[in-house]
Amino acid sequence: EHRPVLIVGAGVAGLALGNFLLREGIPCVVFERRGREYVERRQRAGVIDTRATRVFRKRGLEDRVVGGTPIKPTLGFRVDGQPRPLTLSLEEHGEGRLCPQQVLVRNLITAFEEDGGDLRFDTEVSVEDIGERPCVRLGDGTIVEGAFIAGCDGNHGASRAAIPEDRITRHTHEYGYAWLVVLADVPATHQTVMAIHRRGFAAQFARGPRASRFYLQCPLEDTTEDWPDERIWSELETRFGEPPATTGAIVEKQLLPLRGEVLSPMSHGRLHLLGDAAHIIPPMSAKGMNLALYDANAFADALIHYYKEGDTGPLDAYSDDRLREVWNYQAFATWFTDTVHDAGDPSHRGEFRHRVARADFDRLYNSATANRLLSEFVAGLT
Ligand code: RFL
Repeated sequence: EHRPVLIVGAGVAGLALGNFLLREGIPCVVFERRGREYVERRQRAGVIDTRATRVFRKRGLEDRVVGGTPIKPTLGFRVDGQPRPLTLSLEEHGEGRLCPQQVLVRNLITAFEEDGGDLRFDTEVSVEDIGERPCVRLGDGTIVEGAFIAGCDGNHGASRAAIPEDRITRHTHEYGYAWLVVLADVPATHQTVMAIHRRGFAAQFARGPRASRFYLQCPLEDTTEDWPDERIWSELETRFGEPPATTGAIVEKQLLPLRGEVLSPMSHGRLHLLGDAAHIIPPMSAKGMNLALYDANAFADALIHYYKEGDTGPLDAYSDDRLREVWNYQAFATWFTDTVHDAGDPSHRGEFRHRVARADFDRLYNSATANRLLSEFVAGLT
């Protein structure tokens, strides 16, 4: 087939897929509704896990796209204001990278363009047909036909809307609280600080050499007006049990209600969904960006097989295979998110749940088996 694979969205999923296909000589076009500058500056995730790093290595892209620093094996937990670092037992853990999402995105854009890829910014598309002759429509009405459509357009994208409502199920889970997400010009002294505290969870994650993301668990009803800068710094001090090593200008605040979502199936006709277009996983798991990369890897493999062998088997199995894994990581994310929140604040789900969560948390220090399982999930190897 000479028609290109149409990739909707230049986030990590769409850009990774585009690069993987280009290297195999499979024609593709990436459409992105935002401008280049916006996409290259969008700050979000910060961890590329071991498995995702290996995906880039296998495809000969590691040196060009994976930036950042190696992940240290210790999670900097603080419990009731006291340090209680947790060392992960799996050695492979160190292959992962602490790499801000926008650095990965920028590198993926550069690699794609250097290799001659067709990437169109400021081009919002709607998905017109997902049957035997799939196509998208550009803003000026032009129709572009392709061989397949990869819906990589995130949680509010257009491609999932092209699937008839009675053919897709949206499974959702609300955690019942939000995170205040704060980006500040503060160099992090540790890769992670995560506070389990009666007033709620709090965290600091390094985002490059000069910036940190801070997270504060808060009620769903809160707005950013409830959180002036002074309150953020004093609440972090209370929950950490010490002031953050340095403070600095707060450049962004947003509220993120913690939720999980899975669309099933992830394929319909010649449309296949990847990344946030198909699933949302809470940030405590640090798996959102990584699942998007695993999806891109699996979908690229299925397409490569199809173009080489003419066999649609792996494409037909894409949805079932991915969903098995997505649910496995949702299970991890639910457990980890519940544990660190319930182990702190008993008011949310009661004293009984609180004590169960403490037992779950303590086991990570007392049982090599429990530690090993967490380590495998963190590395993306289970
Ligand atoms: P993206 O990155 O949202 O990219 C989708 C792209 O599609 C474009 N688009 C369209 N383009 C053309 N036509 C249309 N009709 C279009 N509609 C949309 C959009 O402009 C956009 O460029 O989805 P993708 O590629 O699936 O990647 C998913 C990840 O971005 C996401 O899972 C992570 O950022 C989630 N996440 C985190 N993940 C981690 O692994 N670790 C973390 O620590 C972490 N922290 C976070 C996060 C997400 C956050 N959000 C969403 C606010 C922290 C935050 C604050």
